[in-house]
Amino acid sequence: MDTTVETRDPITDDIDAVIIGAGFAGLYMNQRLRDQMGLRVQVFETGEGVGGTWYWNRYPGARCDSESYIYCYSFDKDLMQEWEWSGKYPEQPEILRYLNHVADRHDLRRNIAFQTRVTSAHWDEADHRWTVQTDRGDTVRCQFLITAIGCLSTGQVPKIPGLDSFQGDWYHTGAWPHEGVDFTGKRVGVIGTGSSGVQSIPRIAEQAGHLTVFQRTAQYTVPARHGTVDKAFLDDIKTRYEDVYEYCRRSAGGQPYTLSERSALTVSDEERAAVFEAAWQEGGFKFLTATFNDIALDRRANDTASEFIRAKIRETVKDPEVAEKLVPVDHPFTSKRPLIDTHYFETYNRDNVTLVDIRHAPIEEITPTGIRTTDGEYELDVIVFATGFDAMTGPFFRMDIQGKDGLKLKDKWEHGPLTYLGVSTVGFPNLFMITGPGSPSVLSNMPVSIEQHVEWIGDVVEHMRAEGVETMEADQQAETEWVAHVNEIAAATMFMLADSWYLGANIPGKPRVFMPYVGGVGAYRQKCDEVRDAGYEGFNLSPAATPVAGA
Ligand code: NA7
Repeated sequence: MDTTVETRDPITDDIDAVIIGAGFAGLYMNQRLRDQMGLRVQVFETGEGVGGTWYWNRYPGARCDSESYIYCYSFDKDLMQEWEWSGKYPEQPEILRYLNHVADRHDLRRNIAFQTRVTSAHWDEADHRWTVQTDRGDTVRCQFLITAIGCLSTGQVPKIPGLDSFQGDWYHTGAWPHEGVDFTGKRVGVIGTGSSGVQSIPRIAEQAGHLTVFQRTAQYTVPARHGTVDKAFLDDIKTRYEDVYEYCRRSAGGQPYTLSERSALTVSDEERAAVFEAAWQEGGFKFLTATFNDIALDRRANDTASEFIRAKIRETVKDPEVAEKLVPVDHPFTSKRPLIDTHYFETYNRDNVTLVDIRHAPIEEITPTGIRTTDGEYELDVIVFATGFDAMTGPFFRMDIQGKDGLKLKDKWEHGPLTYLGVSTVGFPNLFMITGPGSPSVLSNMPVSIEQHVEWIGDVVEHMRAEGVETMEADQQAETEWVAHVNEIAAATMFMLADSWYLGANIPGKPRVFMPYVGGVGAYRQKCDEVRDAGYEGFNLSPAATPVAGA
């Protein structure tokens, strides 16, 4: 990867808004504030280019699990008609191309400082401004601070003893070399079988001399049935694109699928099996939405889906011992992030693939020549960490964010994130978080949630300017009630029945708190709209201090 850092003078502006991040969220926020509203905006972005998640996650097989026609912006109607997706699901290079195109089309790069990481943001109560500092020596003061930092942008390489001694190469899926990695003939080890592992393992297996997969938790995954896009289908969508997108905006997960209205427990075994089979053949998240309405809510209904997938694994994987290792038994389907795959289980039928169960024989150390578990040693040339992210709060904690009276966000969120609507947190006026913890974010099709947040924040800024409001801060009671609501509705779901990154369980020492809002993007949007229409209920809005005469 070319890591040349271009020289430039430090930025020392006094402006309206700083946006941190230039992925899906930062790009649209920039367009909204700068072009639609005429604010003076500075964007800071760590990468050399735009794209966020899709700039960093370049591992083989990286792609989105939302279908391509709905994994896009809706604010640019012409672009919706013009852009031609090539696959059923958008692959990383194509999404990155799309985001670069959006940046070009709207001339969004000219106020983005690339290769620049925000290190701190401190609120000054005296003049109601944020002071934002970066690792490039920039010091920018602004009224509004908006985080567009992504939910899964802080990669997690587990602290396994001996990594420093490893003589081969190692990579994390979330910081993949731009030039790619050639696995030809190599002995490769992949640690992790979440989304990144499940996507990359089949692709790496095709190239590697030998692939060893180190699995801590077996996964439920449904075939994606990825392929080239059905042009006639997409052309038809384009005739009613706004309706399709509007449906997503009002839905549970920001997806275009019709939800089943039937319980899995009200049909015969034969009928249930037929419904699951049809969804399995069609592929993707429809297995969750179009089959039955209680899979994620009722344990007995869930058992039927979990058992269906377990049977599919046993049917697909030829070696019964390997199949049993791949069958998830310790958590129900949908309690961890649901996965969709392309030939994941089939990959274990290959002669050049070995599955190592590190739940029962954990990794002890990385040696100069490979990985040693309690059961044996595996010689490797390359290790791939598909070990995930310090999700949702991790990206915030990388920065020193201090609000009123020097309150550190890290301290305030020590026992878990506390927000009002996932967009604001008490003690941090004029700080707005796009898809922050406590909003649907990672439980939804991200562009739908991002657009809703960007537009809602845009409305806030417009309102403040129109009404002469200088600061807006969540009210303590509103925040407390929102946090209680987020926890209460999560408690009734399968999500509490597994160790997952939604709960922070993948990071040693992280508090076990369910972070996203599970109530659905439609219900959430309605709540945000009601708050806005009631004059920003639950927020304290303060006018600019009137200058004292003669002072
Ligand atoms: P995930 O979903 O967090 O998956 C990480 C995987 O790595 C998972 O199988 C973990 O096992 C495993 N893991 C994590 N830490 C370790 C250690 N210390 N030892 C062994 N195995 C470990 O990350 P992804 O990048 O796959 O996906 C993140 C999201 O990106 C995804 O959900 C989509 O939203 C897109 P575990 O299950 O914790 O036992």
